[in-house]
Amino acid sequence: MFKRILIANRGEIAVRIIRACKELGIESVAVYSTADKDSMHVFLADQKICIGPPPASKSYLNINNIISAALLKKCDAIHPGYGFLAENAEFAMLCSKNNLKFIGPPEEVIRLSGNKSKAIEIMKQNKIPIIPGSNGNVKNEKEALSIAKRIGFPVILKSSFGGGGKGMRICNNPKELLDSFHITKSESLSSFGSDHTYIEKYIQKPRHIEIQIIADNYSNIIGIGERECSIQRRHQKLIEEAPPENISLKTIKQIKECAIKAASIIHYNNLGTFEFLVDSNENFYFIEINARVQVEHTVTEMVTGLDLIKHQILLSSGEKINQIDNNLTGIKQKGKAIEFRINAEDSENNFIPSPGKINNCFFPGGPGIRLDTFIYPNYIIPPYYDSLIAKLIIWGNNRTEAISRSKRALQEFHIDGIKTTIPFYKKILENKNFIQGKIHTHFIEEEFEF
Ligand code: MV4
Repeated sequence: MFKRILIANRGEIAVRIIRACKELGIESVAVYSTADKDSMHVFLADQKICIGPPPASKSYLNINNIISAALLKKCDAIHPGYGFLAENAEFAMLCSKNNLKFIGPPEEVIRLSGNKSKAIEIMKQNKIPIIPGSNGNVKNEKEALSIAKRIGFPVILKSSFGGGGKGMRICNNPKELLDSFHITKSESLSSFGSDHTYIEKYIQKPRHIEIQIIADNYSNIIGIGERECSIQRRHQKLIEEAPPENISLKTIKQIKECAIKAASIIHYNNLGTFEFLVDSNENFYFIEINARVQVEHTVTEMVTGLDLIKHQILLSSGEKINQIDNNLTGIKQKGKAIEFRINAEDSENNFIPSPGKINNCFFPGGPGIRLDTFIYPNYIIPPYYDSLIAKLIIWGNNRTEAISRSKRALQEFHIDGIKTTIPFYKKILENKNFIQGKIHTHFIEEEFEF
């Protein structure tokens, strides 16, 4: 078991990881930029070390400073959280070179997960359902046109190494495809260091459903639960729920089996998520792998009662799944959990970032409420990092109870001094289609942005 873990992150996820370390009796070391010296994770960790100036490129993304900090503090492992270095294969490699256990999947798995068209090719070879398309890099315009003709318009061009919706273009006809092809390639090269681009049939208004996987070093793989992550705006997820509503148990069972098979094909190891798009007829397609813990892991924790971060740490230290928990294979999800990402953004004003001083705050409580946050009265949210300041996670025996509890919790929640997405969530909770669970990836633009 580890003695001391360096947490290479900030904000709510750093706090979340420190909490897991404490419960496991592991010492925690916080790293921070000079902009974060008063941040909650710095106070909660057993030790702290400054790793650079405010810009992430000079601090939380500064591989040399982070590895040096871990060595200086005599840590035996590094937890990267999500974002920053969490899916950086070079970083994972440098950790092992320095005898620091990277808490995440092996370097090769991270590398493959980052190469989306390669991952899709492998899944196709193994009969995992994928979206009809090129199943790999498209070399030139001629090839692009012939694939599009075969699968039919509209199609979508995607950068193999892209992410977060960047490097994607929808093309409705041959002209749009020809116009977009070179732009996508050159943007991919400049943004992601490779011009690899693939084509897929464009699925109208899909749902985004993902499977949480946990896998140990001994090829034991378990599907822990399913999440609905369709409620997003400009590729930023806003609300997630577990388990998904309005989808047959049969389809969920099939998706889960595919995710477990996919994980085993690529020798997945550690915590991971397999993402699927699901169309209105419940056809489902593998799209990508998230080789990290995700923001929304909490909804799965709420319906399973598991502590996924503790599991992740134990798996990394070499424990077998059945050593950790004998009942994990038969794990069941109970009730419904909904997560609201509270962002420091003005949802009334095009969601522009709203950093600054929290003059005061009051947090909701009572049955079924969990709040993962790092804010406190008089804390100043720095402008340098993402705008997520809290995750409000609600549990109910069923979706109706989860929704009424969510309304109550959002009414209790007060953050004074900055704008947040709380008012927007109050509106969503009054939306008829949301209440009926009629949601898909274009829900927000259809219902709220005219
Ligand atoms: C798609 C798609 C429709 N058809 N692929 C967006 C991010 C990336 N992970 C995949 N994405 C999509 N891929 C095909 N062939 C629609 C989306 C998409 C989306 C997916 C998941 C969650 C939100 C989304 C919002 C818009 C578009």
